Amino acid sequence: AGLDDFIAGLPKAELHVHIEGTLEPELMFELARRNRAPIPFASVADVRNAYSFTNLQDFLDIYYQGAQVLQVEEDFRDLALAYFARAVQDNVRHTEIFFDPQTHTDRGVPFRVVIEGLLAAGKEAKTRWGLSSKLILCFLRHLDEAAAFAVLSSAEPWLDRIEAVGLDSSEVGHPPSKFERVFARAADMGLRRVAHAGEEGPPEYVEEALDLLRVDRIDHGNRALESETLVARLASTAMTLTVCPLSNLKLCVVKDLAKHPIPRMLRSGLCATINSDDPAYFGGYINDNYRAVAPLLGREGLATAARNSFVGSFLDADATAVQLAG
Ligand code: ES4
Ligand code: ZN
Repeated sequence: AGLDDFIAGLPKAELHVHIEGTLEPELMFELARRNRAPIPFASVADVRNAYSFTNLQDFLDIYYQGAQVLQVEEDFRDLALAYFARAVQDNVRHTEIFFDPQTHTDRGVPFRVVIEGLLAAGKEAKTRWGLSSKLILCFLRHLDEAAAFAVLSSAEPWLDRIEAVGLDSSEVGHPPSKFERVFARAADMGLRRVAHAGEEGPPEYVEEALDLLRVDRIDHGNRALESETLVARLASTAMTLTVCPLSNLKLCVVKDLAKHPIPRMLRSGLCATINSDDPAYFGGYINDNYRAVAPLLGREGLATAARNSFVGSFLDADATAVQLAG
């Protein structure tokens, strides 16, 4: 249809994608075979059948299990390169990927193995397809502050190749305030900051991310809409929200796509973007996510979301201008 072609033709930046969430079942089996790692599934179809979730925790349990097949540098490179290739097909020009070091270091995979694999893929994607990419190191919020400080220390040799820190995993019960001191240290180290907030957690968590973590973007932010004063604040500060429609549907954050809040966000003057989150688990890459809300947004809203993705990215002003010029 016309709208699908319009979406395919839009240059985009992706600002919310967990690289471990791009692990397709086919690659999971391939890596399990290569590494002689056991997986609790008999077939690719078996894996896809297990991907039915009622909330965030349901999903996270399966997601952390899948990530265990990732063991050596080549695995992380193959994972990221497959995602970059797929993103290029969707006319993604720039992507800022989250990675969860603790998911790997806690199983004995060194930080160096994870990051060197991801960096190698980033270089290859740049030369092969002209795709630019940045890394966002995420802390697992269900783990403690000391563990987050330890990850930050292990990242020091790569500081010049890490753009930002983020905060992900189980939101409710793990408010941003738990990581205030870690984020202050990250800021001192020259890193930008983002945090998942308001996906399942209340609007107060979004306020804490702004006030205590001093974030440059809010990941998700759906529940910010429950507070009129918070919406006004997010709009007046032009805070970017990285919204993930198919994720919201699969994790039951929204009941159905027709009720997705993104049209309300844009009408309220919020800088919403459209992203895939964990595309291998939620049934769609970035263009699928644009298509999911296309009937609600029309060409104008879709183009606004794509424009917001470059403005809200961590590209410098010159690179952003080049991207916006097409
Ligand atoms: C995540 Cl959708 C989502 N929310 C929080 N943490 C995550 N890690 C990977 N996907
Ligand atoms: Zn996410």
